[in-house]
Amino acid sequence: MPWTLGLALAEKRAVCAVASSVLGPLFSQSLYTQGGLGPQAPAGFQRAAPFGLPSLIVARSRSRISGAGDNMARIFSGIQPTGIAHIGNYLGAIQNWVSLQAQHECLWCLVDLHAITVFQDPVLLRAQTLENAALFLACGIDAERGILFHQSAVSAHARLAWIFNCVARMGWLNRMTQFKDKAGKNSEAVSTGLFVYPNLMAADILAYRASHVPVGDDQRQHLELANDIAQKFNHDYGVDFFPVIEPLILGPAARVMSLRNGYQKMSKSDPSDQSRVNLTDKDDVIAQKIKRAKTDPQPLPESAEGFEGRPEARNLVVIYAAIADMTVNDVLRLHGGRGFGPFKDALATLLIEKLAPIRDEAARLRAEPGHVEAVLHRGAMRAQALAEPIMREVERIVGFLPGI
Ligand code: AQP
Repeated sequence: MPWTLGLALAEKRAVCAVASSVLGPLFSQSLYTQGGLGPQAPAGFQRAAPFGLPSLIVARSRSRISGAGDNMARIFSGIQPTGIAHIGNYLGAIQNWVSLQAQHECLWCLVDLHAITVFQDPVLLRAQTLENAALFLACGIDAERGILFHQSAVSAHARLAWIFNCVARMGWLNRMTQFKDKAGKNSEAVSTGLFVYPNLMAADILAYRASHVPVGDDQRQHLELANDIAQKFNHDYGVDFFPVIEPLILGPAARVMSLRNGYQKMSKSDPSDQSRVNLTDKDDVIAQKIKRAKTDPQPLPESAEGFEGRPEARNLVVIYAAIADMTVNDVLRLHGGRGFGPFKDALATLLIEKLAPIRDEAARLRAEPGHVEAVLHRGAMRAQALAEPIMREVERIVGFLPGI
């Protein structure tokens, strides 16, 4: 990818003059109310508002980013090794990564620096990083074609995050709903790392000048912030260095909800293991979790309008649709009007068919001594080779003397 590094200073000043007249007014107001995805969805994508969610860009085709033309778009995405990946991570992120990798230059990252924003047992953190890497490979992530690595191995992430700590504004971070959700009433006692988490996320993407980021719907606000940081950096330093980032919020299951509470996102760190299906769960555990999943006494509705006020019913149908690669309406044509019993049995069967081979392949890979470690090590070297020239240019732009 021919990144345009090192514009001459005069060119930068010219860009600066234009940029400040165009971007200046933007920084006097919040950008977060503007949708953040740009005025128009790129060709091949459509704006949609499934089930009352705010307008999203969802892909019609899972695998092709249009607008990338002959140049492959560079894609970055990550997952925290704070636990074991679950079906929310799988349907909202990993499954889409696998589809995207054939036609794009992809970096997939186990974001362990993000993980320690909440205390992690060091032994567990190491084990979970390896376990999730094995799961990615088992899901079909191709670590030869793309790059699979752990974040802490590439220093560019932390170096750029510090620079972004100095670019992002307190007011922007104060508006982050994920921080409010995670900190709860305890915001004075949580780590400062949790507060500046979105700056590190911006650094993850921009250290590679990646332009597209496939994520679940929960990360949309963070990506809007990443764009604000990139634009402010470009504006402050009079450069056109960082690209605009496009979130790719793909497929019908961009936000899978907890099996115990249809109003809460399915999450690795939920204290109840019954709230999620982990990709490593045994068949009987999957069946039991689905059987016990919260529902309501009514039968399944015959159309999607009938989900009003029934988030748990909607969640199970959305999971079914995503796993079976069907539309929600098709699932309701099959199961609408019937009780949850047979539907849950069918859903459990589908999940087991999908997840058992992934679980077994991950276990096989983990059993090969040093295999997953070697994949991550190789990935880190390749990621470092991409990030280092970009980082050196960023450090030159901000006025640091060359390092060693
Ligand atoms: N419930 C979800 N539905 C759809 N997508 C989801 N993602 C996470 N949860 C869901 C997507 O998975 C990717 C990796 O997420 P992450 O591990 O970086 O962080 P997270 O969003 O905070 O996920 P968890 O499971 O809730 O982790 P913890 O409990 O540690 O905070 C992202 O693309 C995310 O959108």
